[in-house]
Formats: sequence, structure tokens, C-alpha cells
Amino acid sequence: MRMIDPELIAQDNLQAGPGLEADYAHLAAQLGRRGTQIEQITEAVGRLRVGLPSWAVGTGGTRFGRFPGPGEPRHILEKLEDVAVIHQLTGGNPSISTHYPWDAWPDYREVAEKAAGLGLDFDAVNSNTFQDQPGQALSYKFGSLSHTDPAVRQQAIEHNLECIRIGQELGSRALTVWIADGSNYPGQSHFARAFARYLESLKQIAAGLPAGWQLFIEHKFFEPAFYSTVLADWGSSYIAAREVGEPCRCLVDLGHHAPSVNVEQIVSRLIQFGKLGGFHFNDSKYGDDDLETGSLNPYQLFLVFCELAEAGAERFAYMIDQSHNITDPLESLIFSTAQIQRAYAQALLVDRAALAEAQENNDALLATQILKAAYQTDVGPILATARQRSGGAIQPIPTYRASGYRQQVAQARPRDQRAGGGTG
Ligand code: AFD
Ligand code: MN
Ligand code: MN
Repeated sequence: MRMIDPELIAQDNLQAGPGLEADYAHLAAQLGRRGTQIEQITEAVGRLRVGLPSWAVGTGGTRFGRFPGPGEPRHILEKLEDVAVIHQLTGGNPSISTHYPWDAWPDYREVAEKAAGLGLDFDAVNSNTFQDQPGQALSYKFGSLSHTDPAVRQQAIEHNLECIRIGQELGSRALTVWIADGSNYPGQSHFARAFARYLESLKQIAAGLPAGWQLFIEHKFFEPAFYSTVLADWGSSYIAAREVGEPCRCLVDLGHHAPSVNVEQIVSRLIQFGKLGGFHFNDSKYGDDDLETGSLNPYQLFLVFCELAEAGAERFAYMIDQSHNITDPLESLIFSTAQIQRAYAQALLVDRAALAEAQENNDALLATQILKAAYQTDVGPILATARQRSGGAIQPIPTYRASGYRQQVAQARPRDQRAGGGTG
């Protein structure tokens, strides 16, 4: 089933097609002179899968408030529809990452069937032990997997095992665990004991993973714990992934580092020692701002992709994790997907042999110029061509606006005040 009339996309593409063909041919000639075959880049961009989180299609918010937009999805089935719209336009977002209990549903076969009908599959399932749910026996106020009370830890472990069971029904192949555990005051928590308890819990979750599944752990240096967090940084994450063993890998959420931290070097380290699992993409100026990927620091994103492209980018899991507080979330996700594809295409343009030589010769300026030459190439025609070939739109945001989808769902989905979105 197609959410947007394919005829509308075809019509829009017909209009934009001739201009794109001319731009693509020009870029192909330009890259050819540099010894790069444009088709290889276009195909690689077309193969990149960028997962979308179920929580990003609703309006996000901050602890000061939330300003819901019209036609927000009220449950998982409607979230699937929104993701299908994005994928139809971009051709690059074939999977959705669900979060429990936010996406709880009485019959997961129905969810799986709906997704299959829309041409979507399921990315990692996410557990939630950072909020208390109505009727929950024990509170996570003072932590979950690292809690001092073994009964609370057990409850959190069981929730994660339940997420795995749901994921099996949906066809997911990974569980992502982000915990809010930490402390707000010096002395509140014993660093080593809390970390040991976390590791013990994580091992029990890993023991419940079906064959072929991965366990992704997501570090974050602050918030909602404002003095320390149990899994604060990539070092702790690496140690945890190593302790837990093969199925466990580190997930890098770009916003989970202090400003100015060299994230691309972290990515390199995790790749070098076999523990990079994947990404939560977003952008930030101050903290875990969850802004659109590439909206502030596109060069950092490019540098991250330089590390990935060298290692073979298709080995890792990519997802967007953003909070759209004042925009139409679908537009933000389309925009962000293109930013990710752009960074990847640019990274594939880096003249690796020349770079290696410059590095060997300690030619600092030449080395950095080689990166800039790739970064400053406008790869827009490659992205648009990859989209068009996948049945998507050459200009996805104008086509989305012209489709009237937002107006339709505003009618069809009367506002439910309880429905949330974003993670704040
Ligand atoms: C929070 C965390 C983290 C996580 C998300 C969903 O900061 O980014 O991925 O919740 O669990 O935003
Ligand atoms: Mn995240
Ligand atoms: Mn976050």
C-alpha cells in the first residue's frame, strides 16, 4: 500500500527531472576528472538504510512544555503510516524502531502485518526503564539496571526480556538499552558498585537474546542525572560491551557528548576494537538538543562518515534520534535523512590514497585540504538521483507539502492529549 499517490510523485519528478539530469551529468564529468565514478557513489547512497524511531514522528517537547502539531499519530499503527510516507519520498528509511511500553499494542501480528503491507521492517526495539508506568510494582526513581535493590534490577531485566519477545514477533534483530541511571549529588552513588550492578544486569539481558540478535548500549554523560551517569561515556560503553561479550556493541548518539568532544575519533576507536554497533543521529549546540542531523555541524557528520566509509559503512546500524518541537516531524526526518546521505556521499569522495600519503609525509595542510575537497563537493544531484531511482521524490519536501498528507491526517486523527512524542 502506498500512502501518497505515486502519480503525484511521478508528476513532480517529471518537472524536476531534466534539470536533475543536467546537474547529474555535470557532476559525473567533474568527478570523472578526479577519477571517481559517480555511479558507485549513487548506488552506495541508495543502499544506505536510515532507521526512524517511532517516537520522532510525534511532536517532541522539553520539560517546559510541548506544542503538539496537527494530525499527530496516536499509536503505533499511525506511526507506521507516517514512516511509510517518509520512506516513500526518500527511499532511504525502510525501518522503524519501536519503544516499549510507548508502542505497546494488543496484537503484534497486526503491527507486523501493517508494516509489511507498507513495505517497512523493524529496527532495534528500545526498552524504557527511565519512567515509571501506571501500575508498575517498583519505582525507577533511583535507577533501574543498576539500582541498589535487586528486586528493582530484576523488574528492569524482565522488561528488557519482554521487549526482546515483542521484537521477535515483529522481526527485529536488536535491542537498544539506554538507561537514565546515575546520580544527582556527589556521594549519592558508589561509582564502581553501580557499574558492577549494571554489568551484571546487562549480562542477564544478553543471555536472553535470540541467536543473531545484537544488544546495543547507548552512553550519555548527563541528564536526567546531573552529577554522574552509570554509562557516561564511550570508554564505559566499550568496557561494558567487552564484558558482556559478542552480541553487545556500542551505540553512538551524537548528542550524548559534551560540546567539542571529538566524536569522530571515538567512532574510530570503537571500529578499531570491534565494538561499534551503530548510531543515533541528531545535532546539538549545547547538550542532548536532539536537533535535525546536520543542521548545525555538517562537517562533524562528514568526519564521522569518513571513519565509517573507510571501515565499510554498511556494517553498522543507522538511526535518527531527534525531538521535533516546532517543525512538522516528517519534514524534519526527510531533511535529516538527506543530511546523512550527503555526509556519506561526501565521505566516499575522499581521495584515500592521497590522504594516506599526506599522512605519511606529515603534510598537515594537504591532508586537511583533501578532506575539504570532498566535503565541498555538492553531491545534491547524487542524492536526488538515488531517491528517484528508489521511486522517491527528487524534491521530497515540496512533494510532501503538495501531497496534503498533513492536512489529511489532521482531519483523520482527532487530537489525543495523552499521545506523546519525542523524548524531550
Ligand atoms: C532519550 C535518550 C536516548 C534514547 C532515547 C530513547 O537521551 O537518546 O535513545 O531517550 O530511549 O532521549
Ligand atoms: Mn538516542
Ligand atoms: Mn538522547
